[in-house]
Amino acid sequence: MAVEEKDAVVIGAGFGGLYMLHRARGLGLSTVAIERAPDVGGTWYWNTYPGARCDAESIVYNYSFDPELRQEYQSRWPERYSRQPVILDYARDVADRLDLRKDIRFDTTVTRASWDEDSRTWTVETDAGDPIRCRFLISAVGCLSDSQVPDLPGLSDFRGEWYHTGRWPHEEVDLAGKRVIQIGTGSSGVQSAPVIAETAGHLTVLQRTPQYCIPAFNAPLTPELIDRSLDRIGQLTARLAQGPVGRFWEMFGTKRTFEDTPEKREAYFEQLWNTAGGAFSMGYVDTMTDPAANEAASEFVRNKIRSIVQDPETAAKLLPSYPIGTKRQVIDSGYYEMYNRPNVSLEDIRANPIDRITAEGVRLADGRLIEADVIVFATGFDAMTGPLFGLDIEGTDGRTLREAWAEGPQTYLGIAAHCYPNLFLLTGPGSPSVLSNVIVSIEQHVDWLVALLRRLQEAGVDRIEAAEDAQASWTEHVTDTADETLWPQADSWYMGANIPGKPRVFMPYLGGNAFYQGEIDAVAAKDYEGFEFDRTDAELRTA
Ligand code: NA7
Repeated sequence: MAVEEKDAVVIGAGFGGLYMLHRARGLGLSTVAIERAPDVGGTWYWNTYPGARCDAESIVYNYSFDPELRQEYQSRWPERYSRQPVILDYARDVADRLDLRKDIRFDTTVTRASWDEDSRTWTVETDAGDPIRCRFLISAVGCLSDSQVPDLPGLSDFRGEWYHTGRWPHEEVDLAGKRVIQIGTGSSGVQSAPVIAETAGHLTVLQRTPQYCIPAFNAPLTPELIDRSLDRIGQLTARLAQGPVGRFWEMFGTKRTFEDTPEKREAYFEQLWNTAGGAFSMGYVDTMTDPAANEAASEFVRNKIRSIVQDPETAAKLLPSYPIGTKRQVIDSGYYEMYNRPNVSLEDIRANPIDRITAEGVRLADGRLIEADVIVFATGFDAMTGPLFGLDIEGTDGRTLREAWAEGPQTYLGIAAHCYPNLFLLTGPGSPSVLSNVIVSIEQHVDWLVALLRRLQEAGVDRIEAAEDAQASWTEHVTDTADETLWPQADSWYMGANIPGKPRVFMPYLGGNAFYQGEIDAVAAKDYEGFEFDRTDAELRTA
C-alpha cells in the first residue's frame, strides 16, 4: 500500500476547512483537505431542508479575513438572514476564488487516524484509497454535522418517505397536499414547519420540548437595514474594545433586570423582542445568571405565545418551563402563527410519547395512530463530540477520543488535547464555537493556530502536545464558567442531553469570543504556555 506524504491534513471543507486550507498554503505547508460531501460548504451543503437559513445576520455571517470580499458581498446578500442556497453559493465562490478545490478530496470519509511516535506523524485512513501521512492533523468537522435519527421501533415498517433535516435530499421533495409528521422543534424544526405547512395537506408537529422563539424579522437587506446592523455591530465592537470585556452573557446588556420598573422592563423586553433576535436573553446582563431575572424574560415570551396562538389548548402546549436561553435560542419566521392554520396540529409527546412507527404513520402511547405520507426528523445532532468521535482518532496512549472523553470532552483551550500531539480541533469542545457567530470562532482559531504553526516552523519543532495539567485546568475553567450561569439547567444539546447515554457536561465555552481572544492571546504571549514543544534532534522546551 502506497502512503502519501503531506505536511498537513484538514478534515472538512466547510467554512473552517476552507479558511484553514487557504492559510496553511500561506505557510508553505503541503496540505490536503478531506471532505465526505461531493462539494464544499459543510453544514450548508447538507442542510437543504425547507426553510433552512442562518440565524446570524448575513452581513456578519461571512469571512472577515478579506475586507474587499466582505465589502463586495455586503450589497449582495438578498436578505437579513441568508437562506441555505445563498450561503452555499458563497462558500463555493470563496473556494473558486482561492483556487482551493484542487487540494480537496471530495466524496472521501476519514475512517481512522493514528499517531506514530517514531516518525512524529499522523496516518490518516480514508474510505477512498491509500492512507496519508502528515505532520499536522486539523479537524474542521464542525459541531453539528453528526445527524441523529432516533432509534424508534418500526421505522423500517413505514411505507411512506422519511427524511432528516440535516441529510435532506438535494433534489426537490414534493410535500404538496401530503400528510406530514414532523418530529422535533429545535432551530431546524422551527424553520421547516412553517414552510412545510404552506403546501402540505396536513402537518402534525410532534413536540418533546417547547421552545422560546424570538422573531427574526427577516427582510430584504436594504441599505437602511445594513446601516442599522452595522451601527449596532459597531457599538458592540467599540464596547468590547474598551475592555476589560465580559463573558458571553455579559457582552450585550449593561443593566440588570430589576433596576427597571415593571413598565420600563416590559417596554425594554418589547424592544428586544423586536430587534434582538438570538441575543434576546442577554438584553439584561443578569438574565442568564439570576433565576428571577430569567423568569421575567421567560414569562414575557410565554405571554407572547399566549397572545399569538389562538387556540388556548395549543398555546398551553407551546409554553416552555425551563429558563429561557439555556437551550440554543431559536429565532423564527411565523412559527407560532403557523399553529393558527387549519392544516397544522401539535402533539405533546412528552405527555403522550411515541409508541412506535407503523406502516401508516406514528402511533402514540395512548393508542392513537397519526397517519402520514412523509415523516420529517428534525431531531438534531450528536453535537460537538459526535463528529470528532466519528473520525476514530487514536492517541499516544492507544485510546480513541471516544474512550478518552467517556466522561466528557477534555481539551486545552478547546483546540488541543493531551495524548493527541499535533492534532488541532477547530471550534472544538471547550471553545466558544456554537455560542458565537461560528465564522468568527473559525477565524479566531485558524489565525491563532497559524501563528503557532509559524512558531513551530521557525523553531524546527515537529511535535507539540497540550500538557495534562493545562488541559485539566482549562476543562475545569470551562465547567466553572458554565456553572456561574443557568445554562447547565436545561436538557440541551450543549449538555449532551439529547443523546441517550451521553455524559451530562456543558461542552462549549461561555467566555465569548472577545474574552476568549484575550485568554488565547495570553497563552501565545507566554510562548504557548501549557503546550509541550519538542523537536526530533534536541528537546527545545517543556512547559
Ligand atoms: P436540535 O436543536 O437538537 O433540535 C432537535 C429537536 O428534536 C428538539 O426539539 C428535540 O427535543 C427533538 N428530539 C430529539 N430527539 C428526539 C426524540 N427521540 N423524540 C422526540 N423528539 C426528539 O436540532 P436542530 O437541528 O433543530 O438544531 C441544531 C442546531 O443547528 C441549531 O441549534 C443551530 O445551531 C443550527 P428536545 O428539545 O431534545 O426534547
